[in-house]
Amino acid sequence: MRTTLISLLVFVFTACAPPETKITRLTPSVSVAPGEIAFGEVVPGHRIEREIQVVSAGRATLEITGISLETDSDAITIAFDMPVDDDGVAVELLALSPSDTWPVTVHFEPTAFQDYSVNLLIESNDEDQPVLSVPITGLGVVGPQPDIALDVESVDFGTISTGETATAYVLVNNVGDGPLTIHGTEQAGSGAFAVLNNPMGQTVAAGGAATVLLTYTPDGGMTGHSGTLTFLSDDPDEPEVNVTMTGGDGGPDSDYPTAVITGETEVNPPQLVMLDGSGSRLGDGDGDDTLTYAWRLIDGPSHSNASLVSPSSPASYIDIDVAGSYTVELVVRNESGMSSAPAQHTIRARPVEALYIALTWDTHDSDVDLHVVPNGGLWFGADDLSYCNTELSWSSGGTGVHSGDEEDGFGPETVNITDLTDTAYHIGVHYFSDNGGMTTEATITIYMNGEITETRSTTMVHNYFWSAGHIRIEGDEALFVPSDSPASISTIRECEAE
Ligand SMILES: [Ca+2]
Ligand SMILES: [Ca+2]
Repeated sequence: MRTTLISLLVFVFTACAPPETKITRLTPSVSVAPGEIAFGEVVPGHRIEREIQVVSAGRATLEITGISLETDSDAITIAFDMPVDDDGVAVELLALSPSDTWPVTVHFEPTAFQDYSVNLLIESNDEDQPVLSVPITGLGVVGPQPDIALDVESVDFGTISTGETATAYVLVNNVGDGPLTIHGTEQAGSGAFAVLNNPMGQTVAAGGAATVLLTYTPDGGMTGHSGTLTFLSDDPDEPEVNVTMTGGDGGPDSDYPTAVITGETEVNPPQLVMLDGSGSRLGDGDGDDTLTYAWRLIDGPSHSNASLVSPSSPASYIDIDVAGSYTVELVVRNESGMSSAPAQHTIRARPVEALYIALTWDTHDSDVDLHVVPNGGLWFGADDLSYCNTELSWSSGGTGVHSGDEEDGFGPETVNITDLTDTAYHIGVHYFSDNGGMTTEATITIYMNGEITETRSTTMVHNYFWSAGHIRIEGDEALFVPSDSPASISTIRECEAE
């Protein structure tokens, strides 16, 4: 009935005089920024990321029912999932109020030297364009590329007497025109073979080579051994290449014990991390033998004091003390002395706290202290986060935890601060006791939201205090402002009583 009345009114107005005002219906409208993505020229194997913002550009709620690529592409991909409701179920439509936006991340990782083109489709309740199409293009081009080439496919150590060691080498050539990064090695088969100089993290210039030394020490009273060494690198088409190793008559194929490590790979330092080797296995024919365990830390950040707590147990703790990457190796042996190839496990210690500060120093017989105070606080006062107060919730905001006093080399002493507030945190370093270390070089490293943002060093002597600078916090931003005054003598040696 109402419709009829409105029609009638409109009719009446139209009949009398043209209406001065237009009645606008509130409609949803979809838009994107930018309107297209052209990745341009990218070398195969590299990955580029861009973001598209889907914009609710109308005056009514925009309901998005799907965001997808028109055709599958092995080079262009999107990172988008419908958000989930309180029960964890993906919603069927994504509602955006007028002028709201929603990001969609697009990746381009060409695999070949060719043009790529695909449309991103956004389905919504926009009546004018229920499916909005956004063109995405990119081009795979020739660029500097690493190319790994081992000089041999196999190494035969020949027959060696028990108790002796033979040495051989493998050349890891880079025959490409871009730098090659060797991520590490993996070993399988017998543990009679060892890598003497692990090339983990090494970069080989274009046209260059890395020399990797291998040893063979017959074990387990066997007449021969065999194993495989795999090199892991950033070669785009050969991320893994193998060399086989044999000694004596080659030995059995599969009877070696196998070392297996399980444990966390990402931790927040400082943290005690348990590594479990109890999943290691005996060789096929070893019956009821028991295994012995040998853990070893083979790589860690400089100045870390991390060590394995029980290096001959099935499981061992490692005390991760400072941010960085740690690699641990485990070798297991059966009762006849036959050893496994070493298993490796890498732990990345990455501070998740908003602000993380680490102090290290380079002499082992010096006691250096890390102090942090917010604006308005005093060194050695009640607001000084240091060995004096290792946990503080400042009245000005922010909560800080100090890892505690290290009284000899090389640190670290660390500070984690969460619930940051807009203030400045001042960093002080005090050379408290010289137990023979004399001059030491103190280094502070600052991480903001898990990423390293600043490293500063200075030379200090006993009783000197270094005001290293302050970190100014403004919202999500942190700015380190170094101090221009050098370390100077300080007579204060005691914390103020609370
Ligand atoms: Ca290659
Ligand atoms: Ca100390």
